[in-house]
Amino acid sequence: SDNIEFLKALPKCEHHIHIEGSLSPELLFQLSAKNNIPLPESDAAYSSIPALHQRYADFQSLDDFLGYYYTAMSTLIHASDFEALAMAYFTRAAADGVLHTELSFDPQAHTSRGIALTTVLTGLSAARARAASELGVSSVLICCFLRHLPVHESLVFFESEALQQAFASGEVVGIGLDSSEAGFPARGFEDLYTRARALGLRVTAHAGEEVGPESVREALDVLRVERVDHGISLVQDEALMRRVAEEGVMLSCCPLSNVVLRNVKSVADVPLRVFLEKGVRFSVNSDDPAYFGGYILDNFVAVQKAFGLSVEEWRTVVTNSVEGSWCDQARKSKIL
Ligand code: ES4
Ligand code: ZN
Repeated sequence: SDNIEFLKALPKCEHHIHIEGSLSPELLFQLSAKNNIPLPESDAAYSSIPALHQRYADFQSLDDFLGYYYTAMSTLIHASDFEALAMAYFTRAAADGVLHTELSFDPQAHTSRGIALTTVLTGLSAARARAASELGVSSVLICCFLRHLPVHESLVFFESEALQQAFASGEVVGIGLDSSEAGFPARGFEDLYTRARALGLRVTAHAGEEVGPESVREALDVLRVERVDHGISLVQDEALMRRVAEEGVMLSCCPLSNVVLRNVKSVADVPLRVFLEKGVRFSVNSDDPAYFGGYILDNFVAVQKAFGLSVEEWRTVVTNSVEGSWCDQARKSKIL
Protein backbone atom coordinates (compact mmCIF):
# COMPACT_ATOMS: atom_id res chain seq x y z
CA SER A 1 0.00 0.00 0.00
CA ASP A 2 0.94 3.71 -0.10
CA ASN A 3 1.53 3.50 3.60
CA ILE A 4 4.25 0.86 3.26
CA GLU A 5 5.87 2.69 0.34
CA PHE A 6 5.95 5.87 2.44
CA LEU A 7 7.54 4.05 5.38
CA LYS A 8 9.99 2.23 3.12
CA ALA A 9 11.17 5.47 1.54
CA LEU A 10 11.94 7.17 4.86
CA PRO A 11 15.73 7.63 5.20
CA LYS A 12 16.58 5.33 8.08
CA CYS A 13 19.42 5.07 10.54
CA GLU A 14 19.54 1.90 12.60
CA HIS A 15 21.09 2.26 16.07
CA HIS A 16 20.14 -0.99 17.74
CA ILE A 17 20.93 -4.19 15.85
CA HIS A 18 22.97 -7.01 17.33
CA ILE A 19 24.65 -8.46 14.27
CA GLU A 20 24.64 -11.93 15.86
CA GLY A 21 20.88 -11.42 16.24
CA SER A 22 20.53 -11.43 12.45
CA LEU A 23 21.66 -15.08 12.29
CA SER A 24 18.65 -16.86 10.78
CA PRO A 25 17.76 -20.52 11.41
CA GLU A 26 18.61 -21.17 7.74
CA LEU A 27 22.14 -19.74 8.05
CA LEU A 28 22.51 -21.43 11.46
CA PHE A 29 21.92 -24.90 10.00
CA GLN A 30 24.28 -24.12 7.09
CA LEU A 31 27.09 -22.94 9.38
CA SER A 32 26.56 -25.84 11.78
CA ALA A 33 27.07 -28.30 8.93
CA LYS A 34 29.93 -26.41 7.25
CA ASN A 35 31.90 -25.81 10.45
CA ASN A 36 31.05 -29.11 12.14
CA ILE A 37 29.50 -27.46 15.16
CA PRO A 38 26.74 -29.75 16.45
CA LEU A 39 23.53 -28.18 17.76
CA PRO A 40 22.19 -29.41 21.13
CA GLU A 41 20.52 -32.79 20.54
CA SER A 42 18.76 -32.53 23.88
CA ASP A 43 16.63 -29.62 22.58
CA ALA A 44 13.96 -30.69 20.06
CA ALA A 45 13.86 -27.09 18.79
CA TYR A 46 17.00 -27.91 16.77
CA SER A 47 15.40 -30.91 15.03
CA SER A 48 14.53 -28.85 11.93
CA ILE A 49 14.43 -25.30 10.58
CA PRO A 50 10.61 -25.01 10.95
CA ALA A 51 10.82 -26.36 14.53
CA LEU A 52 13.40 -23.68 15.35
CA HIS A 53 11.24 -20.95 13.80
CA GLN A 54 8.36 -22.17 15.97
CA ARG A 55 10.48 -22.09 19.11
CA TYR A 56 11.65 -18.55 18.28
CA ALA A 57 7.98 -17.50 18.16
CA ASP A 58 7.51 -18.65 21.76
CA PHE A 59 10.21 -16.94 23.86
CA GLN A 60 9.17 -16.58 27.49
CA SER A 61 11.67 -13.91 28.51
CA LEU A 62 14.95 -12.15 27.66
CA ASP A 63 16.94 -14.99 29.26
CA ASP A 64 14.97 -17.63 27.33
CA PHE A 65 15.90 -15.82 24.08
CA LEU A 66 19.52 -15.29 25.12
CA GLY A 67 20.08 -19.06 25.50
CA TYR A 68 19.19 -19.57 21.81
CA TYR A 69 21.14 -16.47 20.79
CA TYR A 70 24.40 -17.68 22.37
CA THR A 71 23.97 -21.24 21.08
CA ALA A 72 23.41 -20.03 17.52
CA MET A 73 26.43 -17.74 17.44
CA SER A 74 28.71 -20.64 18.42
CA THR A 75 28.54 -21.72 14.74
CA LEU A 76 30.36 -18.53 13.65
CA ILE A 77 34.01 -19.57 13.29
CA HIS A 78 35.77 -17.92 10.33
CA ALA A 79 36.08 -14.28 9.30
CA SER A 80 34.11 -15.24 6.19
CA ASP A 81 31.22 -16.43 8.42
CA PHE A 82 31.01 -13.01 10.06
CA GLU A 83 31.29 -11.34 6.65
CA ALA A 84 28.44 -13.45 5.23
CA LEU A 85 26.29 -12.77 8.29
CA ALA A 86 26.82 -9.01 8.14
CA MET A 87 26.46 -8.85 4.34
CA ALA A 88 23.06 -10.57 4.52
CA TYR A 89 21.99 -8.01 7.14
CA PHE A 90 23.29 -5.00 5.15
CA THR A 91 21.52 -6.21 2.00
CA ARG A 92 18.22 -6.53 3.84
CA ALA A 93 18.68 -3.23 5.67
CA ALA A 94 19.39 -1.42 2.37
CA ALA A 95 16.17 -2.85 0.92
CA ASP A 96 14.32 -1.46 3.97
CA GLY A 97 15.64 2.06 3.33
CA VAL A 98 18.54 2.07 5.80
CA LEU A 99 21.29 4.53 4.81
CA HIS A 100 23.38 4.33 7.97
CA THR A 101 23.57 1.59 10.57
CA GLU A 102 25.36 1.05 13.86
CA LEU A 103 26.15 -2.60 14.42
CA SER A 104 26.48 -3.91 17.93
CA PHE A 105 28.48 -7.07 18.36
CA ASP A 106 29.31 -9.27 21.36
CA PRO A 107 33.03 -10.05 21.10
CA GLN A 108 33.25 -11.66 24.56
CA ALA A 109 30.82 -14.33 23.36
CA HIS A 110 33.38 -15.15 20.63
CA THR A 111 36.71 -14.77 22.41
CA SER A 112 35.38 -16.94 25.26
CA ARG A 113 35.09 -19.85 22.82
CA GLY A 114 38.44 -19.28 21.18
CA ILE A 115 37.53 -16.99 18.27
CA ALA A 116 39.96 -14.06 18.16
CA LEU A 117 38.67 -10.50 18.07
CA THR A 118 40.65 -9.92 14.87
CA THR A 119 38.75 -12.78 13.18
CA VAL A 120 35.43 -11.15 14.09
CA LEU A 121 36.57 -7.67 13.05
CA THR A 122 38.13 -8.84 9.78
CA GLY A 123 34.79 -10.31 8.72
CA LEU A 124 32.62 -7.44 9.92
CA SER A 125 34.88 -4.79 8.40
CA ALA A 126 35.02 -6.58 5.04
CA ALA A 127 31.22 -6.53 4.98
CA ARG A 128 31.16 -2.86 6.05
CA ALA A 129 33.44 -1.90 3.16
CA ARG A 130 31.24 -3.79 0.71
CA ALA A 131 28.05 -2.25 2.17
CA ALA A 132 29.50 1.21 1.66
CA SER A 133 30.66 0.63 -1.92
CA GLU A 134 27.98 -1.77 -3.21
CA LEU A 135 24.90 -0.59 -1.27
CA GLY A 136 25.68 3.00 -0.25
CA VAL A 137 25.10 2.04 3.39
CA SER A 138 27.48 3.63 5.92
CA SER A 139 28.09 1.91 9.24
CA VAL A 140 29.92 1.99 12.54
CA LEU A 141 30.69 -0.73 15.07
CA ILE A 142 29.68 -0.74 18.74
CA CYS A 143 31.51 -3.17 21.01
CA CYS A 144 29.01 -4.53 23.54
CA PHE A 145 30.10 -5.92 26.89
CA LEU A 146 28.18 -8.78 28.49
CA ARG A 147 26.74 -7.74 31.84
CA HIS A 148 26.21 -11.32 33.03
CA LEU A 149 29.98 -11.96 33.01
CA PRO A 150 32.25 -10.87 35.89
CA VAL A 151 33.00 -7.13 35.62
CA HIS A 152 36.70 -7.87 35.81
CA GLU A 153 36.54 -9.74 32.50
CA SER A 154 35.11 -6.71 30.73
CA LEU A 155 38.00 -4.58 32.00
CA VAL A 156 40.64 -7.11 30.94
CA PHE A 157 39.04 -7.41 27.51
CA PHE A 158 38.70 -3.62 27.21
CA GLU A 159 42.44 -3.22 27.81
CA SER A 160 43.42 -5.98 25.36
CA GLU A 161 45.76 -4.89 22.60
CA ALA A 162 43.47 -5.98 19.78
CA LEU A 163 40.51 -4.00 21.11
CA GLN A 164 42.60 -0.92 21.94
CA GLN A 165 43.91 -1.04 18.37
CA ALA A 166 40.34 -1.20 17.01
CA PHE A 167 39.42 1.87 19.09
CA ALA A 168 42.55 3.79 18.06
CA SER A 169 41.98 3.13 14.35
CA GLY A 170 38.34 4.15 14.51
CA GLU A 171 37.20 0.67 13.44
CA VAL A 172 35.09 0.53 16.64
CA VAL A 173 33.59 3.89 17.67
CA GLY A 174 31.67 3.06 20.82
CA ILE A 175 30.75 0.65 23.55
CA GLY A 176 27.49 -0.81 24.79
CA LEU A 177 26.29 -3.08 27.59
CA ASP A 178 23.91 -5.94 26.91
CA SER A 179 22.69 -9.42 27.93
CA SER A 180 20.62 -10.05 31.10
CA GLU A 181 19.59 -6.78 32.76
CA ALA A 182 17.85 -8.09 35.90
CA GLY A 183 20.42 -8.84 38.59
CA PHE A 184 23.31 -7.21 36.71
CA PRO A 185 23.11 -3.48 37.49
CA ALA A 186 25.00 -0.90 35.46
CA ARG A 187 26.88 0.40 38.51
CA GLY A 188 29.31 -2.53 38.28
CA PHE A 189 30.53 -1.15 34.95
CA GLU A 190 31.37 2.37 36.10
CA ASP A 191 35.15 1.94 35.63
CA LEU A 192 34.68 0.47 32.16
CA TYR A 193 32.61 3.45 31.03
CA THR A 194 34.95 5.97 32.65
CA ARG A 195 37.82 4.47 30.67
CA ALA A 196 35.78 4.41 27.45
CA ARG A 197 34.75 8.05 27.80
CA ALA A 198 38.37 9.01 28.54
CA LEU A 199 39.30 7.53 25.14
CA GLY A 200 36.64 9.65 23.47
CA LEU A 201 34.47 6.64 22.64
CA ARG A 202 30.70 6.96 22.17
CA VAL A 203 28.73 5.30 24.95
CA THR A 204 25.38 3.55 25.14
CA ALA A 205 23.91 0.79 27.33
CA HIS A 206 20.82 -1.39 27.41
CA ALA A 207 18.59 -0.19 30.26
CA GLY A 208 14.91 -0.15 31.08
CA GLU A 209 14.18 -3.18 28.93
CA GLU A 210 13.21 -5.70 31.63
CA VAL A 211 13.99 -3.52 34.69
CA GLY A 212 12.24 -0.32 35.84
CA PRO A 213 13.26 3.32 35.40
CA GLU A 214 15.88 3.06 38.17
CA SER A 215 17.95 1.09 35.66
CA VAL A 216 17.73 3.95 33.14
CA ARG A 217 18.67 6.45 35.85
CA GLU A 218 21.70 4.37 36.78
CA ALA A 219 22.87 4.19 33.16
CA LEU A 220 22.60 7.99 32.94
CA ASP A 221 24.13 8.84 36.34
CA VAL A 222 26.81 6.15 36.66
CA LEU A 223 27.74 5.26 33.07
CA ARG A 224 26.89 8.73 31.69
CA VAL A 225 25.59 7.26 28.45
CA GLU A 226 24.55 9.50 25.55
CA ARG A 227 22.01 6.96 24.29
CA VAL A 228 19.93 4.31 26.06
CA ASP A 229 19.07 1.03 24.33
CA HIS A 230 15.34 0.27 24.83
CA GLY A 231 14.64 2.55 27.81
CA ILE A 232 10.91 1.86 27.65
CA SER A 233 10.41 1.70 31.45
CA LEU A 234 11.40 5.38 31.49
CA VAL A 235 7.69 6.08 30.96
CA GLN A 236 7.12 5.11 34.62
CA ASP A 237 9.13 8.10 35.92
CA GLU A 238 7.83 11.54 34.87
CA ALA A 239 10.76 13.51 36.27
CA LEU A 240 13.34 11.27 34.65
CA MET A 241 11.44 11.48 31.37
CA ARG A 242 11.64 15.29 31.53
CA ARG A 243 15.37 15.07 32.21
CA VAL A 244 15.96 12.71 29.26
CA ALA A 245 13.99 15.07 27.02
CA GLU A 246 15.94 18.12 28.20
CA GLU A 247 19.35 16.46 27.90
CA GLY A 248 18.55 15.15 24.41
CA VAL A 249 19.43 11.57 25.31
CA MET A 250 18.11 9.28 22.59
CA LEU A 251 16.39 5.95 23.19
CA SER A 252 16.93 3.18 20.63
CA CYS A 253 13.55 1.47 20.80
CA CYS A 254 12.75 -1.97 19.39
CA PRO A 255 8.98 -2.51 19.43
CA LEU A 256 8.79 -6.07 18.03
CA SER A 257 11.54 -7.18 20.41
CA ASN A 258 9.60 -5.82 23.39
CA VAL A 259 6.51 -7.80 22.37
CA VAL A 260 8.32 -11.08 21.59
CA LEU A 261 10.28 -10.93 24.88
CA ARG A 262 7.05 -10.13 26.77
CA ASN A 263 8.17 -6.77 28.13
CA VAL A 264 4.87 -5.39 26.76
CA LYS A 265 1.65 -7.08 25.57
CA SER A 266 1.52 -5.37 22.19
CA VAL A 267 3.33 -2.71 20.14
CA ALA A 268 0.63 -0.24 21.23
CA ASP A 269 1.98 -0.63 24.80
CA VAL A 270 5.47 0.55 23.81
CA PRO A 271 5.22 4.19 25.02
CA LEU A 272 6.23 5.86 21.76
CA ARG A 273 3.23 8.23 21.73
CA VAL A 274 4.11 9.41 25.24
CA PHE A 275 7.75 9.87 24.26
CA LEU A 276 6.71 11.98 21.25
CA GLU A 277 4.43 14.12 23.43
CA LYS A 278 7.11 14.64 26.09
CA GLY A 279 9.88 15.40 23.61
CA VAL A 280 11.86 12.23 24.39
CA ARG A 281 13.85 11.38 21.29
CA PHE A 282 13.85 7.82 20.03
CA SER A 283 14.74 5.75 17.01
CA VAL A 284 12.94 2.61 15.83
CA ASN A 285 15.14 -0.46 15.42
CA SER A 286 15.12 -4.23 14.92
CA ASP A 287 17.36 -5.47 17.84
CA ASP A 288 17.64 -9.17 16.83
CA PRO A 289 15.72 -9.37 13.55
CA ALA A 290 16.20 -13.12 12.95
CA TYR A 291 14.59 -13.85 16.32
CA PHE A 292 11.90 -11.21 16.74
CA GLY A 293 9.92 -11.55 13.54
CA GLY A 294 11.15 -8.58 11.59
CA TYR A 295 13.75 -6.16 10.29
CA ILE A 296 13.62 -2.38 10.67
CA LEU A 297 10.83 -1.78 8.13
CA ASP A 298 8.67 -4.42 9.86
CA ASN A 299 9.16 -2.40 13.07
CA PHE A 300 8.21 0.85 11.29
CA VAL A 301 5.09 -0.86 9.90
CA ALA A 302 4.13 -2.25 13.32
CA VAL A 303 4.54 1.21 14.87
CA GLN A 304 2.38 2.77 12.18
CA LYS A 305 -0.31 0.11 12.68
CA ALA A 306 -0.33 0.71 16.44
CA PHE A 307 -0.03 4.52 16.52
CA GLY A 308 -0.98 5.91 13.10
CA LEU A 309 1.72 8.59 13.25
CA SER A 310 1.30 11.60 10.96
CA VAL A 311 3.77 12.43 8.19
CA GLU A 312 4.99 15.25 10.43
CA GLU A 313 5.55 12.85 13.36
CA TRP A 314 7.48 10.42 11.14
CA ARG A 315 9.62 13.36 10.00
CA THR A 316 10.40 14.07 13.65
CA VAL A 317 11.32 10.43 14.35
CA VAL A 318 13.53 10.20 11.27
CA THR A 319 15.24 13.56 11.84
CA ASN A 320 15.95 12.73 15.49
CA SER A 321 17.38 9.39 14.51
CA VAL A 322 19.75 10.96 11.98
CA GLU A 323 20.81 13.59 14.54
CA GLY A 324 21.36 10.91 17.18
CA SER A 325 23.62 8.84 14.93
CA TRP A 326 27.33 8.39 15.47
CA CYS A 327 28.43 9.33 11.95
CA ASP A 328 29.97 12.67 11.02
CA GLN A 329 27.96 15.79 10.20
CA ALA A 330 28.70 15.51 6.46
CA ARG A 331 27.08 12.06 6.36
CA LYS A 332 24.09 13.27 8.41
CA SER A 333 23.51 16.16 5.99
CA LYS A 334 23.67 13.79 3.05
CA ILE A 335 21.06 11.47 4.61
CA LEU A 336 18.52 14.19 5.47
C1 ES4 B 1 19.63 -8.46 23.40
CL1 ES4 B 1 17.00 -7.87 23.19
C2 ES4 B 1 18.51 -7.91 24.02
N1 ES4 B 1 18.58 -7.45 25.28
C3 ES4 B 1 19.73 -7.55 25.93
N2 ES4 B 1 20.84 -8.06 25.41
C4 ES4 B 1 20.79 -8.52 24.14
N3 ES4 B 1 21.72 -9.08 23.37
C5 ES4 B 1 21.16 -9.38 22.20
N4 ES4 B 1 19.88 -9.01 22.20
ZN1 ZN C 1 19.47 -5.10 22.18
